Amino acid sequence: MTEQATSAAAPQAPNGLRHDWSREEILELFGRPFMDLLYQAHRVHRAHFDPNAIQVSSLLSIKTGACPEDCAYCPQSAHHAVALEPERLLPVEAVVAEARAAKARGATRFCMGAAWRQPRDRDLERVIEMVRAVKAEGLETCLTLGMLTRDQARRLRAAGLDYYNHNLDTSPEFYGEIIHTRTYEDRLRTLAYVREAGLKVCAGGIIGLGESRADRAGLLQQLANLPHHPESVPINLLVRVEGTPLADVEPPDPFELVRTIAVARILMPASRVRLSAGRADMEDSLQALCFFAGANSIFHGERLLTTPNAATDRDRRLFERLGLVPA
Ligand code: SAM
Ligand code: DTB
Ligand code: SF4
Repeated sequence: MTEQATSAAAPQAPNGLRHDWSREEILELFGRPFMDLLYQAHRVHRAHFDPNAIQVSSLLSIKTGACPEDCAYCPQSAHHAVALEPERLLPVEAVVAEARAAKARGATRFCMGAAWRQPRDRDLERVIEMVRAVKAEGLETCLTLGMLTRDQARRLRAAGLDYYNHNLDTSPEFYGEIIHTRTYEDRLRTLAYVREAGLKVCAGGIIGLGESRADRAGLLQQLANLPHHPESVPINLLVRVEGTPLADVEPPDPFELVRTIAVARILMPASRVRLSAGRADMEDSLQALCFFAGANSIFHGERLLTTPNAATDRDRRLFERLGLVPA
């Protein structure tokens, strides 16, 4: 590999982070020989993080199913015939009990997800109680509730919320194939409100929706060219659920997932990149490659929102075998 290839093209902003990536530059990274791409991503990773440390988050669905949105990948959409029992918003005590269990398993962040298009103000009251109670357990808090108004984002920040998750999911071009009930601009607006309110941003997307490499590049371009990089970038591998329109879509080449993580690491050097949904069906060796390429966060716990996650014992063994330390 030449030095020129290592030091990647364009000029750097004063803080070393760029927000002006072109699609061509990103596709050039994607197209590099695998070893060159991984080498470069890992160098960037080491320059910004301890490569042996991994951040551990835990997920809980606080309101499940019957969602009015039509996201083609999602088992919780009321538009799809999925065998899933809808559940109303959980009581605060039930959430706190789950948060305690997550902390005991080693989680440092507790992420609560609701199958809403957007929260109603009166639901937000109870969610705010949850945030306060989970924080009091000594955990970082994250919510994903759908679109927010500017005022709702401010109220969540005032309640002490740390992170808000809202994904762009895919490229602007491919988005219309997957979701028809809300626009890409809606999502960008929510992210802007979240940032403006002083919350930390968690935003990423999904691989394996049937998108092209150009779409994967387009997703990362959108994320990297936001005015501030998201602090946390979840890369989900589609969990194919029976009854959703994407149940039978062909899974991508696993190396394409590794490349996506490597490119995310190069574009957003200081962000946590989370190897998010999809680990339950991944070989340990593939996960290890993703960690080498720059992923340094996972969801730990037996469930994601509605689908199984990698078993906790298996994760513990994997960390031991790789010398990864939760941090
Ligand atoms: N309803 C809220 C929203 O969509 O903003 C919050 C919860 S929603 C389930 C959060 C994210 O989970 C989605 O944006 C999507 O990226 C991811 N997700 C949902 N179903 C998935 C699946 N089957 N496989 C992988 N990721 C999925
Ligand atoms: C994210 O990017 N992935 C998580 C979390 N943020 C909310 C959700 C994954 C959901 C996988 C399908 C399910 O379990 O319902
Ligand atoms: Fe609803 Fe979120 Fe699922 Fe879309 S991803 S259907 S908004 S729960």
